[in-house]
Amino acid sequence: MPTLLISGFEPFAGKTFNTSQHVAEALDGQHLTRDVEIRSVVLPVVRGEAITQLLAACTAHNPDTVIMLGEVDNRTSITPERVALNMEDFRIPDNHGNQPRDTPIHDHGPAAYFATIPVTAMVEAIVDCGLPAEVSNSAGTFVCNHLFYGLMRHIHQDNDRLRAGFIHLPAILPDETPADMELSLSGCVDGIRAAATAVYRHGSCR
Ligand code: PCA
Repeated sequence: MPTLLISGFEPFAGKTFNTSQHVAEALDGQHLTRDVEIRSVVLPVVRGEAITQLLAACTAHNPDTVIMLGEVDNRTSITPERVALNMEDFRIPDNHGNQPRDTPIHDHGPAAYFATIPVTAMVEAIVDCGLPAEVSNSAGTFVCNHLFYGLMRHIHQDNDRLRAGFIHLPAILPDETPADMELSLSGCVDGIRAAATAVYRHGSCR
């Protein structure tokens, strides 16, 4: 049976909750249409360690698709990321105190990789559910972008049958959906299910 691996992140920056962890855990063990099984993994917000643990989960679950999730402040919609940049510039330290500034992730890597899941189709599918979504052209320069770039590099070098992409979710606290936000935690879960279903409907976008 095809397996979709969804990753989320632990809390960071002194917070006690991460939307992406909640969504990843909520979807673990569910099935999408067409008998796709979802497995999830929650990763540390630590450069290097996050990609190591994601690759270990890929070995354990042998997915055909990986959707990585993270949360981001100051966004109110679900945002599939188009591109991973070869750049680390951490505004704050990660959960192990690492804080690279203005440096490439891989000295000899390409400047960027595109997601190989269909970002526009995912946005349309989320919007069709009545939830807010838009394509983002920047996953930032912190651990989310580090993980996204690391997995896309792995795919290009070692595993081109795997397709992958990253989706940022708004930072939402349980029981505290801001009044001006259309999205709740359960809306985020529904939105990611809709996006994942669109991925399997469209196939790879390479
Ligand atoms: N968001 C951070 C890292 C972990 C997370 O959920 C980011 O956007 O890089």
